[in-house]
Amino acid sequence: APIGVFDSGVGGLSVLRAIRAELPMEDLLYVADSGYAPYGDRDADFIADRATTITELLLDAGVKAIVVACNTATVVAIEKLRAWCPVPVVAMEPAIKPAAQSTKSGVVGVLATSRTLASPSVARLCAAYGKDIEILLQPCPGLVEQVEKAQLHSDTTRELLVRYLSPLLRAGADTIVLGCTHYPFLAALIREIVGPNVAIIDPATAVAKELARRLQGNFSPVSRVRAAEVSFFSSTAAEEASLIISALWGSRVLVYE
Ligand code: DGN
Repeated sequence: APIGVFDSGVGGLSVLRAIRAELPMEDLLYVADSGYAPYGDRDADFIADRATTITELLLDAGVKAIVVACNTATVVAIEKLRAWCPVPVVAMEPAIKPAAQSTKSGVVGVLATSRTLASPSVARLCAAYGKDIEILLQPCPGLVEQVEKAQLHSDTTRELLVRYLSPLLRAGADTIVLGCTHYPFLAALIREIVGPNVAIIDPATAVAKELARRLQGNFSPVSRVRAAEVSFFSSTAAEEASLIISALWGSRVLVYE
């Protein structure tokens, strides 16, 4: 059975990439809810409804586990989803804990959507790991939209990043947490802006490892001839979605509506 992965849009592809590396024999179904992105401006009920609809779609397709590859959907909808979903649900968590444990300057910056940063989950993480250090929460309106357009190097994207990163650098941050799954696609640009001495932390690999644990040995057989498949579904016009997903995934893909 395949593993289902979804996001408000194409950001979750950064998580899909890590899952592919960790579990190369597994078939993967990816749903990009780009027709409704960004989730950041939607109310909680709307996001929870989308998460339910997509989860039902993935369950109909026979998935054995679901990965909510979106921090915003995780903080809003994860408890509801776990309450009824019959297969393991793995979700995102901004990498505040590893950042707090590895910072030397004692200042950590967290980039995420406004909704994620305002959530009780982030407040809990800050309370748990922010006692001896400073954790600066930086909302990044506009960045998700840039990645949704595959604008990974444009002037507008750079200007937004400079605006969001400058206060963190001025405050002495030596560790930047990517708390939204869209942002790893901007890692090259972020690296250019912050220089070589700031650590950039993406939780995708940790999430993929957590998924492997949650599967509890329920892996697809290794001894088979056919290669594992990755299929893409999108809630926007398939042609447009196909171009964007192809650009970000690195190879040509077909997208199903
Ligand atoms: N990729 C989503 C996240 O990790 O929060 C972006 C959410 C959105 O659409 N604003």
